[in-house]
Amino acid sequence: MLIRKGTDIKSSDITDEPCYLRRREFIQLATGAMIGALAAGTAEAQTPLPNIAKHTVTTDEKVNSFQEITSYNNYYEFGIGKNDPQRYAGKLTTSPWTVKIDGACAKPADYHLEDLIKPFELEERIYRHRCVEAWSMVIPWVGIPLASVVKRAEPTSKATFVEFTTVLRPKEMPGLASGGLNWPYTEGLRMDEAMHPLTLLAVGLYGNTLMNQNGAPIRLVIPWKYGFKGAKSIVRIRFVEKMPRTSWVEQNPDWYGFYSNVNPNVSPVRWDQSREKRLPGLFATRKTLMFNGYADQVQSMYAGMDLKRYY
Ligand SMILES: Nc1nc2c(c(=O)[nH]1)N[C@H]1C(S)=C(S)[C@@H](COP(=O)(O)O)O[C@H]1N2
Ligand SMILES: [Mo]
Repeated sequence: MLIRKGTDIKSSDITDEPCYLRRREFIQLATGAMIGALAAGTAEAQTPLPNIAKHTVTTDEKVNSFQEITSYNNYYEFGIGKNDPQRYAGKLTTSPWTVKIDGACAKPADYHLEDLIKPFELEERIYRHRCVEAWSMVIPWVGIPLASVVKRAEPTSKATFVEFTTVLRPKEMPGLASGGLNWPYTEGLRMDEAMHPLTLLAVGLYGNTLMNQNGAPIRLVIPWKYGFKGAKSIVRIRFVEKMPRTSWVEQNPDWYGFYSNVNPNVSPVRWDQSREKRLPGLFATRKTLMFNGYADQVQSMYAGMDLKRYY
């Protein structure tokens, strides 16, 4: 495994640990992952992702265990209980997988997952993850920058937003009846957010391919936004001129804003956003950070915007 030092993400927050330490830690993590998979009793085979070229640690907080990250999930297509995705998502077939890229771009295409990823280097990113339900974790994702995929599609000047559509398979998704969302689950980003170097198309967790409950085979991760922006099991990426109507905005526009940047000063949703429960803890004792701690890197994108109004 090649471990390269350095990153193009500028921030004082990002620590680049000595290679030997990261390497040892990584091996421990990978071993933990395998034990975790066995403990969880999952039938799915996770494939190791061998060529992870770069490791970026954005927090010195403790990384959550594989068990924690794969047993407490939101994936309403499989049910609204936190344990439902782990119990039922195994039914989802994730291979072969095609992602359609279309809309306002010069190079629309349907990609097999392998071809979508292949030209780019896989990276591990240790990110904070903050759900609007006021729980949080620290997760070692593996993926590629969304910006790489966007650039290759050559978006036109009309591409102001990007819309993400996720898979809809009624036969494989027992939660569709109870979730109450407008399926398929869709999400959206403004073009500059999609191009931001922190925005990741994740294909792995703890050095292996994703578990279905975490959005296999490919999902979004935007660490400065609430978790629901991180659409799972993506099948379409579309460049559009107007702000897309996302599933959550449609569900309740007063609660769920399009931007949904983590903001401890605004609590539109019924959970108090000023504090959070760091799993596996039981109480919301941790202070939530503006932009989930990524303000240095992202706040300039929102300069001049009233964040109370555009939450
Ligand atoms: N397709 C789909 N994607 C989804 C969801 C969902 O219900 N369906 N839940 C979202 C929410 S609310 C959160 S907090 C994150 C949770 O990701 P995790 O389970 O990997 O932690 O996924 C997001 N992506
Ligand atoms: Mo969430």
